[in-house]
Amino acid sequence: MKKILVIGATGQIGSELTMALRSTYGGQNVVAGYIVGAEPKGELLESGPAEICDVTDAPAIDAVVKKHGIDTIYNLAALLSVVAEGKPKLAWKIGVDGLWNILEIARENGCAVFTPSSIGSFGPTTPHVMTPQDTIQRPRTMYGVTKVTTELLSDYFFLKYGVDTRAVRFPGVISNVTPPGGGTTDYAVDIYYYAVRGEKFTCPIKEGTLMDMIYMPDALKAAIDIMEADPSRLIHRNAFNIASMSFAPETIYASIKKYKPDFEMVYDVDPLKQSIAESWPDCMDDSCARNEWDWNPVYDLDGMTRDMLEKLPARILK
Ligand code: AKB
Repeated sequence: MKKILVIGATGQIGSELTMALRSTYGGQNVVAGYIVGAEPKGELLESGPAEICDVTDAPAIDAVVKKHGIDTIYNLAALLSVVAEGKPKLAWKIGVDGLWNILEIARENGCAVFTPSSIGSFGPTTPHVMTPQDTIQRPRTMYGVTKVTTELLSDYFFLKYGVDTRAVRFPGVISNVTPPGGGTTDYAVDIYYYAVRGEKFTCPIKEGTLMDMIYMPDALKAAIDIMEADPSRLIHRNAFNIASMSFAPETIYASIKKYKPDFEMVYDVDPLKQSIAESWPDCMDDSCARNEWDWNPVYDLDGMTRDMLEKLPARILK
């Protein structure tokens, strides 16, 4: 049985990934790593061990890895795209210096490592339609710079030291549990909160702007499946394009309107978010993930909308 450490276990992806890993591998085998100020609560706290794990504190993480006999690290520590533009040095410290710490600890302790990349690793000169697996990556955001570096450094540690690094490029992740903070794709989560509360939504992204998105259950499946994949089939490692759905604001709005006909949306475009969104792919080609480890998402846009509108009210309407 794997012994897993999730770094960033109380964040948007981490909180649900930790629970999914615990249901697959057993609660005691998955350690929730968190930073002070973002302590785990409720089910996350009660269903397994938790340890303070600041990605910039290598000795502390090394001690946690040794204490729990960790063999697999999910490293989710990062600042999202919009926040990283305001704090570029911190984004580098967490995303790159932090990753260096994790990779060194993995090398010394024989751990496999998953550190996600993102559609943010692409830039304005990348082909935007059916963006290939191997293509131009010249992002102009600090988030993108850290994500391309993540991919290169993870590949380097695999090729040079044999550390079993694998990852996916996440689209915008949509979930009804923990809200994201400071991303360009956050509008596609926020819109459901407004729809459920019966409020008008002001969209910060321009009509017609396409971006890849994914529903959380598929994102979790990808993170678990890539780490379980047969290594002899992997031609690529860091990181695989995974696609599931691609839409513009008016398309998600139309999907919600099918179930909430009175819902209203207006636009007030945020120039920073818009310029980042326009530099990212319209839709990625994920055939390498499909061929090398059988990636096959379950949810389309309407399937996600139905599930979001069914589950979100219980969480936010008290
Ligand atoms: C963001 O918008 O910054 C993230 C991402 C696409 O990586 N959700």
